[in-house]
Amino acid sequence: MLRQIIHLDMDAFYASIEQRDNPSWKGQPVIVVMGLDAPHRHGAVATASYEARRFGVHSAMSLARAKERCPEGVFLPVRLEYYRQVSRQILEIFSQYTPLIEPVSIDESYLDVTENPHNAEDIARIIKQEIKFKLDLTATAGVGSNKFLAKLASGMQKPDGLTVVKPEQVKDFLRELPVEKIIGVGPVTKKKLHTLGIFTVGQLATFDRIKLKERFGKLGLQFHEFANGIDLRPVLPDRTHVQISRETTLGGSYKGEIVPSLHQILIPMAEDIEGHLRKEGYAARTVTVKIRLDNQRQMTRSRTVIGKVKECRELLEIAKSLLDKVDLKGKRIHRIGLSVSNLAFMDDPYQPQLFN
Ligand code: TTP
Ligand code: MG
Repeated sequence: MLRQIIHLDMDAFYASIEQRDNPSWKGQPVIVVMGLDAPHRHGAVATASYEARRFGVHSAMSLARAKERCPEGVFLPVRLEYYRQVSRQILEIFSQYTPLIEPVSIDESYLDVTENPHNAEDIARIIKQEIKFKLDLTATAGVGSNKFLAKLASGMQKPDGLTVVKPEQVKDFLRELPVEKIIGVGPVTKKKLHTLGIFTVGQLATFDRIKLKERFGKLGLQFHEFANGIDLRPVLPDRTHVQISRETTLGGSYKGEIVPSLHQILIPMAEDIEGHLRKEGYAARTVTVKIRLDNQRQMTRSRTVIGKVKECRELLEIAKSLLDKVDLKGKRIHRIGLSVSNLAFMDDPYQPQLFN
């Protein structure tokens, strides 16, 4: 089935937030700088408002150069934690339209809205309006049948744009684009493609696949697919904030002396969680045991592991060791819960995390 993918990217994200919060900066060249607060360090431009871009200021430029180009600019320090909060508010808006949201950076996400009965263009327009209305910020959206097309589309009309690539338009849309628009084609590959006489995506699309494979290996085949508007990569929702939990009520009649039987109670919960994880292809990094006492007091113990937990046995082992750390003698237990969080795909490579 044809998918409906939206790519959304906020316009001049950090700078727009600063302008929103300080209306006197609206219409001004605002330049947000990393390292502005630390004079001994060399500052670098994180982003510039569209007004400042007209002076030739852009991300990653040195502060000194930006000051040369735009001496009248409003130079501000990065407030990353605050921008992250705004980013979460944006994700919350998205979540009203689909659970399949893949954030790729602080201001950029893919949404798979195939299952939403409305058409993707309408959804993109409504999301843009909602971001404007609720957060007073603008976003640019691209709509297409896959991630590659949606992202290309969103790059077409910035800021505050909305570009839709319909299936029947894909060929024309791609034909004249420079070949470096293909994912994975950097400066070196671009040069190699040029020597083969391939300058546009259209030329790449009709180039002999076998020759591409000989020259670039598997990647060559991938380039050819992108050039023909094919991209099977799924939108992978970020599950790091999701929790899978099971709880059971013990009715207050349960006395904590019998911790071994508490272990027994955890078994079906752990089995259930294991099944859920397996079905979705996830593993967890954090295991939590929660105990609510009769007097409404709650005790929570968590452990984050290096590597991942996906099997009932491992889950139980950690849960037991967490239970052993709580003093339940003489206490009446009302409810007990087991949960996992910090989810990652089972076959993801290990990524360093914070441990507690
Ligand atoms: P971008 O989406 O690349 O840039 P932008 O949102 O500022 O502008 P555009 O309208 O072109 O999308 O990046 C999002 C934020 O990430 C940006 O506001 C600041 C930060 N950022 C950096 O800190 N350093 C960088 O080099 C880049 C590219 C971005
Ligand atoms: Mg952006």
